[in-house]
Amino acid sequence: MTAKVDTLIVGAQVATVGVADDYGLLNEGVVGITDGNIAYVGPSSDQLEAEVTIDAAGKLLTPALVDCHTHLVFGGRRIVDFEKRLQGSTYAEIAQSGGGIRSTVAATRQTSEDELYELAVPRVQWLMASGVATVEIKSGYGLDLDTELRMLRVARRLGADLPVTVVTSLLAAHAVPDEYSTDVDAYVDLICSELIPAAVAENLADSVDAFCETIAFSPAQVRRVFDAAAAAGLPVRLHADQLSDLGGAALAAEYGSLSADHLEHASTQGLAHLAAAGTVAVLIPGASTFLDETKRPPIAAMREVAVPMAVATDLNPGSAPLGSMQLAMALACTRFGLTPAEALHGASRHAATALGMSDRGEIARGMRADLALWDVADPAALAYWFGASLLSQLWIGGEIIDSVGSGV
Ligand code: DI6
Ligand code: FE
Repeated sequence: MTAKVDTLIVGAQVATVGVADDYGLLNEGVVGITDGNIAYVGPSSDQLEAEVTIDAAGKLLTPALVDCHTHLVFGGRRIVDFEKRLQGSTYAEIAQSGGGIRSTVAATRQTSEDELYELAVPRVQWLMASGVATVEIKSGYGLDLDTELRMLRVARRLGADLPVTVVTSLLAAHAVPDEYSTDVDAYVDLICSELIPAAVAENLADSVDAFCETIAFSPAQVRRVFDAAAAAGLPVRLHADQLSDLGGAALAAEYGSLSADHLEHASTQGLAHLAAAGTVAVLIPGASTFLDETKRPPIAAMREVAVPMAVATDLNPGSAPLGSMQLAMALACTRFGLTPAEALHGASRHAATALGMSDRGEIARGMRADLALWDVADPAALAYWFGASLLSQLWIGGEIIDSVGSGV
């Protein structure tokens, strides 16, 4: 008996990413798509009839990538900061002299919703051109009610207008706004009593994020934000242990956080808590590279406690002007020592888990047909080439995205 599918991809080197620690390779594999979902994965198309058959000619087929950490909605420019850093100023010095996050906040507050949207569209398209079908976008350059909500509305519009799935995070606890510099707790009050409820009322936030750091918010302040998120029914995620160990990993685990991100300074004990809580460790090699940080995240300890590791771009104007998940994977290998297989799992399956999604990030029957075909055959080559775009074809929800890739 033959079964019918909408589309058949034949002759692909399929990396299903279904098997822990391995690519889950299927040589000369066949993937069938029906109604936007994967209807078949296997070795043969004998029993299948399709309206469209695509010959992948031995190219690598993977799940489309998931970028689970970006700050891609923002106004203004930080090129001046970049040039100052190249002349020897540090990230902290630039922040203290009026540049840094606060300058992006000032610019974003003055940028209209339409303008923010126009600025953000190409950034999402860059990511798509690197095989991304799902992207998380944070607020955090507004730090007031109007601008935080405006940023999230822009993120929602991007998700509605572009083929990618957009997941949003309210990151009002990203930095302390100037007007609250002498009373940080009053700003935390504002986040808890006004910003979170307003974001919920407009259905603008899928999760709540915070930056737990000496230069940002203390663990006690993050707790208050997370309690308010829980009361509003929103899951949380945390920028944790990036510059120092404030116990961010353990704090994230305590709140059942979807992810704990950065983690350069996390303790083994903190990582064990993450593993026990099912929290994903999100690695951000782009920021580490761009800021030339010497401290690497404790990858060996992460493997030891078996915490799932995701990889993300962190696309933002200050610490990671990085618009390619393929490059993020390459940096995760060369800078952090991930294996290419770990980098692929981190850019697909584990990144989906970090977004609370179980319907993508893997090529398996019943999953969404978010697929990426690459101009290479060897799955390790994805993290080997850097700076060259290898995308051949992208499918999102079973639809071919014509605007990206070199073509099959
Ligand atoms: N950590 C980062 O690396 C970015 N935000 C954060 O919490 C930096 C954002 C910026 O410099 O604009
Ligand atoms: Fe970030």
